[in-house]
Amino acid sequence: LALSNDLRDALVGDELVLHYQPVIDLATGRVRGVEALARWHHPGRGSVSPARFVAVAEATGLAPALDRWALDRVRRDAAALRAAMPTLHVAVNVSATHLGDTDLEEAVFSALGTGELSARELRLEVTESAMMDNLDQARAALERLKAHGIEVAIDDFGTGYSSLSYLSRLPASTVKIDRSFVEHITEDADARAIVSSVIRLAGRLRLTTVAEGVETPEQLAILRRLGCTAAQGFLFSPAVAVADLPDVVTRLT
Ligand code: G
Ligand code: G
Ligand code: MN
Ligand code: NA
Repeated sequence: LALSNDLRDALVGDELVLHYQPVIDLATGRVRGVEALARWHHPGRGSVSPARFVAVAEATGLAPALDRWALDRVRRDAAALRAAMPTLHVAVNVSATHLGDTDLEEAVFSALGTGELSARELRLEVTESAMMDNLDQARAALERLKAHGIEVAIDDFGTGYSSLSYLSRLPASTVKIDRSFVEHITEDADARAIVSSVIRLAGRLRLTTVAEGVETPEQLAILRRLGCTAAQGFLFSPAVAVADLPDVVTRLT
């Protein structure tokens, strides 16, 4: 596949960039961290969406290389990120097609090995469906990461087929509520009921909740009333280049 070859070259050549989207604590209104989102501007094809190149990476064996690149990019951005916010917490999306194989853990420890980024500052986001593919392996990998002080969030929660009871069986610290629920939370009572249940159960299990894709003050008000821990979305800021983050954080504070 041509796109796969181009992606391999782009990873080797460090031609992708990470943009960072602020995550806002709903109790204090302050920035509690950022999520790293990969961006690829291809010289010939123009900008390729992450949904597309992540799928290509996963289908063609490049997922470990993409994860390794993202973790290393965050390591290199860490000093600038730390300067831009009160406390650095940076979440990296990892392709869990290889969660549980030693590649991912090796890439994580190599990003932490130089001391430029600490285990406390780094978080990983793994999709719910990727964890469900092999629950025992996912749980073991999460336990090992947790033992090293690295927190893991379950991404896109609600879009897979797992029941709420799986939440108690995974050593995760955070649940990210998928944008598809947040989008309809103001007018759809079912969406609101689902989000409310997830927030309540997560709270009982001592997991924090982060709502994704918050675009309006009305959505924010409902999430706050339901006791959601944190939120991100265009209402606050899109993902921005690291150079633009100080101004964005200042505006949000
Ligand atoms: O940034 P948004 O624009 O469009 O991202 C689309 C999807 O791609 C999201 O599901 C996001 O989690 C995923 N994604 C973005 N950046 C990365 C990355 O660096 N690695 C992986 N594995 N997924 C990413
Ligand atoms: O990891 P994940 O799948 O959740 O990635 C988040 C995706 O959603 C990225 O593509 C990001 O650019 C995008 N995004 C972030 N905030 C908003 C928002 O408020 N509205 C919409 N429509 N998309 C958003
Ligand atoms: Mn994510
Ligand atoms: Na998500």
